[in-house]
Amino acid sequence: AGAGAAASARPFPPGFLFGAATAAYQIEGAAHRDGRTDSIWDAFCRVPGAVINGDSGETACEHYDRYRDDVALMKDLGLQTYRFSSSWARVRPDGGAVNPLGVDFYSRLTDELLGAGIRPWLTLYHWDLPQALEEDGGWTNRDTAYRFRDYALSMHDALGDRVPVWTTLNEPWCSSFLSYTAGAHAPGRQSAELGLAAAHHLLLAHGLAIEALRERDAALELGITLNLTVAKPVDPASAGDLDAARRIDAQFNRVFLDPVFRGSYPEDFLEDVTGLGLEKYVKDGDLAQIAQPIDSLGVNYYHGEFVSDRPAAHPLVGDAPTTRQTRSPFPAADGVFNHPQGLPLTAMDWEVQPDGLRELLVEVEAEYSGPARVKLYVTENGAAYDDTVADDGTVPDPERTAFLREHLGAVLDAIDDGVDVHGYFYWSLLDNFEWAWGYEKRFGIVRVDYETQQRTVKQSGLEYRRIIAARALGAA
Ligand code: GBH
Repeated sequence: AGAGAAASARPFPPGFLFGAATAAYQIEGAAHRDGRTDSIWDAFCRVPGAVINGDSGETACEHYDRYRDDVALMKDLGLQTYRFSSSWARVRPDGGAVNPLGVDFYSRLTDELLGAGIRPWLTLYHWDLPQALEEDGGWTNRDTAYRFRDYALSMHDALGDRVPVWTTLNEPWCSSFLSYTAGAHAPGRQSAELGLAAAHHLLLAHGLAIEALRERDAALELGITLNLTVAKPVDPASAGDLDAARRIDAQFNRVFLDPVFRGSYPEDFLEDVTGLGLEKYVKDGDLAQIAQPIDSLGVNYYHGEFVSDRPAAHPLVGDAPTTRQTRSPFPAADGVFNHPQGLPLTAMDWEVQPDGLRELLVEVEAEYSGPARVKLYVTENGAAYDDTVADDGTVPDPERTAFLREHLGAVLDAIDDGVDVHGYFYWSLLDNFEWAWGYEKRFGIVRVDYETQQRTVKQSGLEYRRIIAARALGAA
C-alpha cells in the first residue's frame, strides 16, 4: 500500500462536483411534439448550406422519449450533477403563453434526476430562441430581454422547488457574435452592429432574470456560463501581436465579464467598437441591471488562441463548415490572425491546450470571481474525435480519454495554484447535434448510434467513472 498508482493519485477536494452537460436542441428531438414550435435553429437548419448534410435537431438523440434511460446511464457513470437546458419554444411556444406539456417534460426529468441522486443544473438559454421572437428582431430587439425574464419566471414556477442551480445564458458570445455578426449560427445574420446589439440585450436579459429569480428565492444558486479563451500573442515582443491578443481578449472575454462583474464595458473595447452603433442600444441603468450579484460563474473552455497582426493561412474562425459564406465574429478585429502552433488537433481542428484551462481559471479567479466571491465551475470542456466501434462493440477513444485526463489535471493544477474550482462538467454526455456541423462531430463520452439510438459508454466514459469513484486522478 502507498506505492504505485495510489501514491501518485491526485485527489480532488471534498465537495468538488463531477458532472456532464448537454443542451435541449442538441439532444431532445421531438421538435414539434406536445406543442413545441420552431426555434431559430429549426429554421436555420432549413437554410440551404447552413448545416452539414442538411442535418437538424428534429430527432437528435430522442432524449425527450429516452430521458429515463439516459438518467440511468448518468447514475451508472456516477455523475453527481447534470447540466441541461430547457427549450424556450417548448415551454412558451412562439414565445407566448406557457405550455403545460412542455414544462412537464422538464419537471419529469428533474424528478428522475433527483430520484437517481443527481443534482439538476438548469441552463435557461442554450441558443434556441423561439423563431416567432426572431421575426420581431430576436436578440437585436430589446423586448426579447423582458420576454426572457418572463420565460425564466415560468420555469421557476414549475421547477423552483426542486432545481437548486440556475444559469441564465450559455455562451452569449455565440448567441450574439457568432449568430448575428459571423452568421455561422442561427439566425445567420451578418452585421457588426447587430452582434453588438444582441450582446447587450443578452446581458440585459441575464440581469433582468437574475433580479427576478433572486426576488423569488434568495437561496437559489444563480449565475451565467461564458465561453472564455486565453488569447496569446504569437510574439510577445511584437506590439502588433500584443494588441491583437488584447483585442481578442476584449471581444471574447471581457465584453461579457466586465458588465456582469463590474457594471461597465471595458474602455479599450468601447474604443475598438467606436462607430459601430453599440451606444444606440445601451440605456441609462442597463449596466447596473446587468451587474446584479451572482453566485456562480461557469467557464466553458475548449482551446486558446495564438494571435498576431501578421497574416496567416488560418482565418480567425474555424467554425464555418458549410457552403454558406460566413464572416469573422469579431466586430473590430480586422487584421488579427490565428496562428496554430502545431499542437495536436481534435476533429474540430481545435488545438489541444490543457494548460490554457489552468491559466484561464487562475486569471478569472484573480480578476473576477475571486473578488466577487462567486463560485467558479468548468461548465463545459470536451473534444470531438472520429470514434470507431470495435468488433467487440466497445468504443475505444484513447484521444478523448487523454483529453479528459489532461484537462482534469489542469483543473487540479489550478486548484494547486489556489483557485477554488467547485466542479467540472464534461461536454458532452452524449454524441449529439453539433450545430452547423450536424451529426458529423462526436463529443460524447457515450456513443449514440443514430440509426438505432443505442447508447454505448466509450472508453473515456469508463475512465471518467473510475475517476469519479476514486475522486482522484490516478495513473493512466
Ligand atoms: C460549446 O460551444 C457549446 O456550448 C456546445 O453547445 C457545443 O456543442 C460545444 O461547445 C462544442 O462545440 O476562436 O474565433 O476560432 C463552444 C463554442 C467553439 C466558440 C470554439 C468559439 C472558436 C471561435 N466555441 N469557437 S474562434
